[in-house]
Amino acid sequence: MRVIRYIKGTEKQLAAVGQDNQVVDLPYADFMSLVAAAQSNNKTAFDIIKQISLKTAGKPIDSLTLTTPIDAPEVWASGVTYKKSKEARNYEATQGKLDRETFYDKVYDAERPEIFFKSTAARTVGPNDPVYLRSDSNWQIPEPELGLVIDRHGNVLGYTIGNDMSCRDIEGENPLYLPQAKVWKSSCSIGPAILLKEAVEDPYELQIKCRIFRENELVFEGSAFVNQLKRTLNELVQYLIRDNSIFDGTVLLTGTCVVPPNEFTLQDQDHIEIEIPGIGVLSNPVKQSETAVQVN
Ligand code: DO4
Ligand code: MG
Repeated sequence: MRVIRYIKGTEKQLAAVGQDNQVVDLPYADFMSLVAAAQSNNKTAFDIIKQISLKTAGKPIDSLTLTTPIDAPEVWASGVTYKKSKEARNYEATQGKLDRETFYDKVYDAERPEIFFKSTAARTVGPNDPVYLRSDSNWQIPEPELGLVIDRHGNVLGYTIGNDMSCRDIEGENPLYLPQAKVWKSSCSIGPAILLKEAVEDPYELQIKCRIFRENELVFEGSAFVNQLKRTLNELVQYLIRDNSIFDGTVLLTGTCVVPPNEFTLQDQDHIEIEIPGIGVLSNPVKQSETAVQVN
């Protein structure tokens, strides 16, 4: 059972999607209101949706314009949680020489994971919205990641897809540039749905697939399973909430395990698809940002 939002007139309508891809409107303002209503009745969001769906006829999901399933007040991200990510960062940090141990090797094995601030609701886009390329980077990639939708206590409410757009050249030049390599306008997308926690038997069995198209040709394809994660999902959440205040509906991205070849960089008008079967396909066109700032 998944929860989406779609554009209905001038509003964002919350809705449930069943396995048959039929969509039923939900009488709640947003995902957290659904969760709150369920909790106040000692039920889960899954129970409530099941009741409503049994009584209501659905409409096909393909007929709708989807938007972000939640206005996540903050998106945080974990890094170097998969071996593939560690190898890619080492390549950047050693200018391709791979001739020394780096802080990426250290963080991969350390008790404390890398957790960083990724996005705010205003910077986060949804299905079919463009993700932007930075104007001062020549090496940019999408990072397809499993996203955890959590409440203020760190309870996982559901799973979504996230794209942690990243600049490999800025990141590799100096670790202190990480915020600039990760955060800019429309550098994060989430969606198309939240797969309810109760609908997932084992999140480590989820598969993450990524496809990149250029002029309608497939130029990159890769996939991995969440069970390749070096850490547990709970460990990542526990570090995020430790001595921290987080908000209901926060999204925590859990790191990338699918990295295009080192020679690859995204271009204006590319098209990215990230799929997690069970959640859906997060599809975003790529757009070059034109906001270069003149530095005197
Ligand atoms: O330290 C760099 C960022 C790592 C990251 O975003 C990832 O592994 O997904
Ligand atoms: Mg990442």
